[in-house]
Order: sequence, then C-alpha cells, then structure tokens
Amino acid sequence: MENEVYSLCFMCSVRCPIRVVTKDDHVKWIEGNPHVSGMEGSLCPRGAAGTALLYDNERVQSPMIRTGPRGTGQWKKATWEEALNMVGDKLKGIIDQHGPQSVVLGERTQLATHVSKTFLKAIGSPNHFTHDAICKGSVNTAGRSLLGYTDAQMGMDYKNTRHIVLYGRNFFEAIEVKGVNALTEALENGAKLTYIDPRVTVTATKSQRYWMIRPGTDLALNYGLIHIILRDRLYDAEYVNRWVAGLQELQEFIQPYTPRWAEKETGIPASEMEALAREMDKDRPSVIFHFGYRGANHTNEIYMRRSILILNALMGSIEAKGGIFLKKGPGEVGKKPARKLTEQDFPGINVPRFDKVGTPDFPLPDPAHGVGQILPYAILEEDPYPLKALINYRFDPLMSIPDTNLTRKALDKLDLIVTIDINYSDIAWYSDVILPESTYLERTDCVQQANGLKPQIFLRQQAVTPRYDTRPGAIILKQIGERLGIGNYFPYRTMEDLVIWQLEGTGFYIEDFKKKGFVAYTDRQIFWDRKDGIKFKTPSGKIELVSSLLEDAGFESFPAYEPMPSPPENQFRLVTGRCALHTHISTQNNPYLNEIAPENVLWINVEKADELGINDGGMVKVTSERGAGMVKAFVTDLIHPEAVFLMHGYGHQAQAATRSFNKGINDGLLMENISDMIGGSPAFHHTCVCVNPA
Ligand SMILES: Nc1nc2c(c(=O)[nH]1)N[C@H]1C(S)=C(S)[C@@H](COP(=O)(O)OP(=O)(O)OC[C@H]3O[C@@H](n4cnc5c(=O)[nH]c(N)nc54)[C@H](O)[C@@H]3O)O[C@H]1N2
Ligand SMILES: Nc1nc2c(c(=O)[nH]1)N[C@H]1C(S)=C(S)[C@@H](COP(=O)(O)OP(=O)(O)OC[C@H]3O[C@@H](n4cnc5c(=O)[nH]c(N)nc54)[C@H](O)[C@@H]3O)O[C@H]1N2
Ligand code: SF4
Ligand SMILES: [Mo]
Repeated sequence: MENEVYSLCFMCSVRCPIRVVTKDDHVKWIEGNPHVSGMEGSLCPRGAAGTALLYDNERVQSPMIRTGPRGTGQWKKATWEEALNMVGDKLKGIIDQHGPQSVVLGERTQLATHVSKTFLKAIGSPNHFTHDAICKGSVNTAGRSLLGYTDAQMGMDYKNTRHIVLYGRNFFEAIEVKGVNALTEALENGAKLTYIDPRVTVTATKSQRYWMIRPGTDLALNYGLIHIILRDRLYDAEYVNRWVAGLQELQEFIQPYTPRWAEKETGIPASEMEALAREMDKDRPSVIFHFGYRGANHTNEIYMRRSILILNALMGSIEAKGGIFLKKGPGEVGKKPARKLTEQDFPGINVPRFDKVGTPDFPLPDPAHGVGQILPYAILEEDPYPLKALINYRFDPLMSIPDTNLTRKALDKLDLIVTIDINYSDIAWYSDVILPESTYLERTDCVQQANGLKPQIFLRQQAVTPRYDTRPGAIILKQIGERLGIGNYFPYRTMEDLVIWQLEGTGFYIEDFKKKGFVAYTDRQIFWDRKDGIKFKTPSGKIELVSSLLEDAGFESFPAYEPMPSPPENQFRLVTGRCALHTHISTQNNPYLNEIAPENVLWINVEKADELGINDGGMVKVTSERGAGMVKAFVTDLIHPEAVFLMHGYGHQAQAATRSFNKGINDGLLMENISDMIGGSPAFHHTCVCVNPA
C-alpha cells in the first residue's frame, strides 16, 4: 500500500522539509514538502539521492568492534549489547582514572544535539563541541559583537531583496533549497546580484556584476566601500542615528582606506566600487550584503565578517523587508518553545574546556559550540589536561579539521575512539567501535524548533523500517548513559516518547505533524518596528560598531588593515569549497552522486599552468608544508592567478567505501590548522601550495 510521510531531509544539515512516498515499507519517491512555502516540491541533487543512501549496502550495517590496529579495516561484527557494554566499560575506566573531563564528544549540530550535551553534562565533562566554529565561528562572534545575535539567529529575506552582494557565498552550488528558490524569484523580478569570488562559480554566471577579487582581500574591498558610503553620505541617516553606536569612530578609522587604496589591494577598479555603493544607496533598505555561510578563510575573519554587517547597518537593512531579519521565537506570540533535555539540573563542572573557550586565553568564541579544531593540539600537548576518549557523532575530525596528518597523530594518543555514523567515513574506519545510526528515512528524530519571521516546529518522522541493525543516535546515547549510571537524564524509551516530552507546554501534539510535517505558532510575519522596536541584544541595545564584547576582552573594534601577502614565487593560495552534487565528506560514496562526480580536480589559472608546463587533464603533484598528493589539473581562465581551488570532501581512506576510496585528494591533508584566535574559525585559505606536473 502507498503511504506518505512528511519529514526532514538529512542529506545535508540544512534539513529541508520533504514528502516521502513509501510502498510496502520501501521508499518510492522523495520531494520537497509541497505544503511548505518556498519548497514547492523541489529538492537538490543530494536530497534526491536519499534513496541511494537508504539502499546502499556499503553503509555500516551493525555495530563493529575493531580487532586489528586502527585504520587497518580488521573488524568483528558485534551485537548492540556487546558494543554498548564495551563502550560503557571503557568509558567507566577512563572516567575513574582520568576524570570525566578526559571524555570529549564532537558533533555536527543537529536535532539530537541537546541529547549529546546532556550526556556530557551528566558525566561531568565540559568537553562538548559542535562543527559550528569550524564552519563559521567568526561569523557567529562578529554577529554577537555588533548586534548581540549569532548568524544562526538571523535570516535573510531573499524573496523581497532588490540587490544582494555575495562574498564567495556560492549560493547556487552550496545549496539551501528554500533560499535558492526565493532568490531565483527575486532575480526574475528584477533584483540585482553582485558576486565576488576569485573563481567563476555557477553563482557568478547568474550575477549582473562579477568581481574576480585577489584572494583574501574582501576586507579591503569593504573598507573601500565603507569609505565611499561615509564620504558621500550614502547611508540611511535616520536608521543610523537611532540604532548605530560608534559612527564617529568608524568615520575616523576609515579615512585612509580610500577606493584607490582598495583597488591596489583587491584588483577591483575603484570606479566599480563607487558604482556599487550608489546602486545600494538607491535600493536600500531592501538590500543584503550577505555575511556568509562558511566563514572560515583567514586569521582576520572576524573583522571581514564584521565589515559586511557594518555595511548592512549603514544601509539600514537589518530588520527591513528584503534585508536581514532577526529570527523570532514563540515568545513573541506568548508561546513556549519545545523542551530540551539540557533544561534539567546537572552537577556543577569547574574545569575549563579543552579548547579554553570562555577563559582569558580564548574569551570570545561561542561556548555553546566550542572550537573543535583545537582538539588535536589539546590532545597532543595535554593542555589543559590529558584527553583520553573521543566520541564522534555525525562529524569526522579526520577530514573536517584541517591538517589530517596532525589530527591522526593526535587520535593515536587516545585510549578510546567511538563513532556514531551511518557510513564508513574515514573516522568510523579509524575508530575502535562503530555504532551505526539509522538513516534519516529510518528514524524519528528530536523536534526542530524553527525560529524565523514565523516561528514553527518541524518533525523528522520515520518513513520506513531500518534495513540493517541500526538505531537512532538519541537512543544510542541513552543506552551508553544507562551503562554509566546516568540513565535518569534520558526520560524516554522510544523516539516518540522523547518527542512527546519535548512538545509538552508548546500547545502542539505529535499527531499534529502527520498531515503536513510542521506546525506554526502564527501565520503572520513578525518584523519589529524600525523606528523604535528592534531588540538588539548588545549592552547598549544598539548596533555597536565600537563593540563592548570585543573591547572588554581586550581586542580592538577597528584594528589597522594588514595587507594580504601574495603567495611566494611559484606558489598558490589553496582555496576550497563545495559543489552542488556533494555534501562535505558524506556523499562521495553515494552510488548516484559518485557516478556523476567521482573525483575532484585542481583548478589552476591558464597562464600559470603554461609557465609550469601543466596541461589540462594532466596529473599534478600538490605540496604544502603539511602534506602532498596527486590530482588531475583543470586549466582555466576562470580562476585568479594567485589561487588554486580544490573541491572539499574527496580523497577518502576508508576502504569499505569502495567507490570513494582514494578518489581525488583531501584538501585537509594540505592545510595548516591555524585559526582566527578572536572569532574562532579556522583559516582554511591560509595555506600556500606548490603545484608541479606529476
Ligand atoms: N578541509 C576542509 N575542511 C572543512 C571544510 C572545507 O571546505 N575544507 N568545510 C567545513 C565546513 S563548512 C563544515 S560545515 C564541516 C562539516 O564537517 P562534518 O560535519 O564532519 O561533515 P559532513 O560531511 O557534514 O558529515 C560528517 C559525517 O556525518 C555522517 N552522517 C551523515 N548523516 C548522518 C546521520 O544521519 N547520522 C549519523 N550519525 N551520521 C551521519 C557522514 O557519514 C559523515 O561521516 O567541515 C568543515 N571542514
Ligand atoms: N551542495 C552543497 N551545499 C551545501 C553544503 C554542501 O556540502 N554541499 N554545505 C552547507 C554548508 S555547511 C555550508 S558552510 C555552506 C557553504 O556555503 P558557501 O560559503 O557559499 O560555499 P563554499 O563552497 O564553502 O564557498 C567558498 C567559495 O569562496 C570562494 N573564495 C575563495 N577565496 C575567496 C576570497 O578570498 N574571497 C571571496 N569573496 N571568495 C573566495 C571559493 O572560490 C568558493 O567558491 O554550504 C551549505 N550548502
Ligand atoms: S539542501 Fe539538499 S541535501 Fe540539504 S537538506 Fe535540502 S534537499 Fe536535502
Ligand atoms: Mo559549513
């Protein structure tokens, strides 16, 4: 019999609402949830490959316990009882001997994040981290420093925008389906798109204005733009007078950063900057300078992201139709959000985090997420104390933290590595125990509290019975918890019990999700009054250009610009990013997606390639101070001569994933693990590489 189930995609963590058609416990069809405005049936290629994931027999089919040296692929198939007992016993031993803080859990932020945070709080370890800092920690900190809101607490009104400026925000390849549909509609209605990237991406081809910027110089470009806007008073004076603190200081700071100066640094003609500033002035406040999705490129990342938000502040586009909005929660309409297990009482913890976030050494990154890329250093240097056990939950430190060789060396020091995954990822392959999670189509998940212009709740509902011996992550963690004597913190037996517990007090019930997969707290869009009602969460209640958050921690609001050096002779700045067909490191072994995009290539500028004797399609050796590898060259005039580009996510080393094993090269192998030590992001584009014909 045919059945339809409303759920949430998880081929990437955007979690688009979907409608799944099943027949006889098989998935027949997946499409975007037609009841959700902006989805209208659409999915991206990865979402459409969800069935290939479900029916892939190369995913992890039962708990596995390692029997040979790490990473050699010698495994024993285990029962859940065996695997959970083993993990429980080992953790108990480690906690008794080294203290609970020696246990770390790292994950990609997801619906069950409150469950894993609860697990660590209950054992007494401060060491939970998410992927957040590695993706965009400095955007988060920049947002808090100016507005009191993180990037995740802001949204963009793409549909009604008149002009959007994207800094390497490769909108039409690094996908979020609703955003793509909304911006496409705006462009069809005459909105303008300015795109800035050292590389001609698909998004560049859809823009009216494209700037091939010299890599790493976006901050200089923005200083040039701010200079023009303040010089010619192209800003929203009424909004700025009401909401912005520190304009005078900005005005003084920006004096030397003329458009001519910015032209020299960026390679973008000053006259074009003048033209953009005038166009934005004409269309404000329905304009967006996009603050980015991945914001993890350079060690000055926080200042580059702040400069983008400052441009929005000057345009008056924050909390404007067609601009950036602050997300509203159910409290705005007098209702309650879904409960989280973390609201329980826990024993106090008084040791610092492994990454020292929240201490004077690293005061500003968001303590709700921590800074994951510090982990290899913390393990190797036993600073602030020895770490002994690592639980990886939907996160791969080997491929997602830069400098793979350094991370592997650190992992070798650990007594226990446990991974909760669906695939034989490189970290699963390197673990002592793999605990396989049911895929998103096979499990009900924790509820998704979706704040925004209209607060809503979504639910991932199980579509089919698990094909293999797998379990939901929130059940796996509870069952490890039971073996550590903290079972009382997990007041549920099934996922449905947990959902019912979470919904208590919201006024909604689990049955309410059957028909459309979501519920809404209100039908109207909530914008705050721009004259007097915007609730900025800074100490002054204003947009703080001179930031109390930064200055109280001893950092400058406007440090002098440091020029971005060109790469040394015959070297290139290695830059990275995504394609529409893959999610980070997760989908390269997916039967459908692997067939279309099996390996990556190195984009290199045609003139540079000629000088080095490199042919299009020929193999090249790429070398950095951290590692080396071989890959095919893509010789093109579509990339700036100072940069080479590698798609992230290739070069897998897990042999059980046979389609992706050793295909292409892992960008992380070449990168140095270096960070913006104020904002918290890694500097993925810091490393320079040599390229030679192989
Ligand atoms: N070198 C380099 N490093 C990077 C980046 C880069 O461009 N270059 N990008 C950075 C960015 S922006 C991000 S967001 C991070 C992402 O880093 P990660 O979160 O590590 O990457 P993902 O590919 O999203 O997923 C990680 C793991 O989740 C598993 N997984 C997928 N679905 C499920 C599920 O339902 N349950 C469980 N338990 N596991 C599942 C996958 O099999 C995979 O092993 O990487 C960062 N690291
Ligand atoms: N298909 C797909 N979509 C995704 C994801 C995915 O894995 N696959 N992941 C999701 C996640 S977690 C994230 S973080 C987002 C990432 O979304 P984006 O941040 O939009 O995407 P990236 O591909 O990381 O973008 C990097 C771009 O920056 C450019 N770039 C390099 N150097 C510079 C520079 O100096 N200046 C400028 N202006 N540009 C530069 C690169 O050439 C590249 O095109 O995508 C999300 N959507
Ligand atoms: S963007 Fe694509 S892969 Fe990600 S959740 Fe949406 S449909 Fe799924
Ligand atoms: Mo990301």
